[in-house]
Amino acid sequence: MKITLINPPHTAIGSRIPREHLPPLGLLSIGGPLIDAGFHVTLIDAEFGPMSLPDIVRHVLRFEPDIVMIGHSGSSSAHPTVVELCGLLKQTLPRSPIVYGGVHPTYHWDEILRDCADLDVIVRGEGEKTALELMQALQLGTPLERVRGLAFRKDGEVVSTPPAEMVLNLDDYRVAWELIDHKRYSYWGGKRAVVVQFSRGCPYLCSYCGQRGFWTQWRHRDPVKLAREVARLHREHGVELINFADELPTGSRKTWKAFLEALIAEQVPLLLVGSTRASDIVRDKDILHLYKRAGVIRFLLGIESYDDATLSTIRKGASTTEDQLAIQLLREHGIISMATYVVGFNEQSDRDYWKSYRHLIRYDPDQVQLLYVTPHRWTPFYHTAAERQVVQPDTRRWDYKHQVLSANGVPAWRVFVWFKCIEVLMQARPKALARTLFHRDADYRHAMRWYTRIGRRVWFHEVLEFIFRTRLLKNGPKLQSFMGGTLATREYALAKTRGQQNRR
Ligand code: B12
Ligand code: SF4
Repeated sequence: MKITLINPPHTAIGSRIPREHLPPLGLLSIGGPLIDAGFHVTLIDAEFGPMSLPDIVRHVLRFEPDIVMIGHSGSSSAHPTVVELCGLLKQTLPRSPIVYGGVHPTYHWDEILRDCADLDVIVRGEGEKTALELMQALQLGTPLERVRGLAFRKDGEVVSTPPAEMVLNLDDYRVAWELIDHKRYSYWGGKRAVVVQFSRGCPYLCSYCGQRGFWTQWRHRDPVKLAREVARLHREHGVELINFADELPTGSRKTWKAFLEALIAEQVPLLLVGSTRASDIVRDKDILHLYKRAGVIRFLLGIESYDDATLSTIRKGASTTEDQLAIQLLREHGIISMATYVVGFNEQSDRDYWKSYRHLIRYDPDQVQLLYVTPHRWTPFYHTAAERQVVQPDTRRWDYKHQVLSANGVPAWRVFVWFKCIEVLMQARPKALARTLFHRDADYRHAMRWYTRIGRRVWFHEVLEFIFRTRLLKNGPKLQSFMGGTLATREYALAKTRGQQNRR
């Protein structure tokens, strides 16, 4: 049976670094088990170009697939594009079922199947095992009801099967690296790059987080096997940079340390970038030299707010002192810190934006990324924002880089001015410029210059887009009437297993 995987183009500028793309790990992850089971799998990565939708259809036709599978990691904001693409595909290939997976369809499956007749099956939750079982069922003609983690139409009704069991041993399935030409993928200013996952999930309870429930429980790969795999990617394919997809790669000090040591032993000059929690950096202060020796060049830390009360409301489980200490510790070890800061939880006046700026200055991270709060229906935060007004009705822009909810007391244009000014003031302050130009470590300077270059491009694009192409609603609908009711009862996408693994 022939299967074509499609990574549709994403419309967010923030995701499109000029001439740089990362491989679509989600699709490669489902590709591995399918190939190993004997299916003939091809991949169309339409982010290159980006390809137009008719162009994608022309490419698909060349493969004459029996099944088409679509998914995008920027899932919610890519969804309108997926729907449009499915319409064109169905007209051309009416007999090939279209399967859709990823974060957004996992939660919105019933509405999607109701509204989009061109889509046939949705895979809910992680895809390796479920997609394989689905393909085997389609091949043998066995009832889809026997496969857990699906949603589809039966006799005109949308039905779902029980949540899939999670993949407890992540090493049971392999990533189909053979589906990509590594030469085409780069990041970090032209460095050949891949996305990998050491662990899935996160045990923390941040109320706005759309990822924790998706993976349902924190688990990790064998540290030595992963080190061997990334070293092989370097030796055989010239990969220079590893971007961790993990929510919390450092979740267990013991296993993360084992990974760092195994990678150091491989003696490969890889650069590693990822996200983690400030508390894990503080916990690991005595082994941060291992981070550096293994190649860690940047960690992104979610700072989110200056205000301890807000941090407590959103259940961040962090303290501002710990955040600040983590940034200092990273700096002492020559590791870049990137702080993400979320605008829109609870600012009431211009003074709050000023305090946010002052707070970031005090933290002194090397890089900042400001984001707008973006409510996902399956998170506990959604319910608390249900009565807020929507200012941005185009869900392709619900990508954390556009304001979607009205702010209390401050009009959208002023929120935008604050947002853009904080970004530029943080990145162009003398300390940041000095680090960009004169830091003793060439990798550090390269990373800072690269970030400044992208920042310039994205910053001007966003300013022009806001002035000339953005029409925000003055009196928009309430979030709940625009998007629908809460889906918090579905927050955990996979069936839970007995007790969570110990973290430390
Ligand atoms: C690395 C990353 C990036 C990279 C690279 C993206 C790439 N090429 O893969 C960069 C920095 C470019 C990026 C950009 C963006 N990202 Co991003 N990114 C991630 C991150 C950290 C890892 C993605 C990943 O590889 N995950 C691991 C794989 C294995 O998981 P997966 O893709 O979900 O796939 C599994 C299942 O979902 C399912 N599945 C997925 N697709 C399909 C398809 C089928 C047919 C089937 C059956 C199953 C299936 O099976 C897979 C295996 O289990 C995630 C957070 C996360 N941990 O996932 C955020 C995340 C995906 N990003 C997000 C966002 C919003 C964006 C941006 C819009 C931000 C912006 N404004 O620019 C852009 C979007 C553009 C883009 N190109 O993706 C959000 C999406 C939220 C949502 N609900 O939609 C996430 C979840 C972060 C978050 N905290 O919310 N991102
Ligand atoms: S720490 Fe990060 S991944 Fe974990 S729940 Fe909070 S926001 Fe989500």
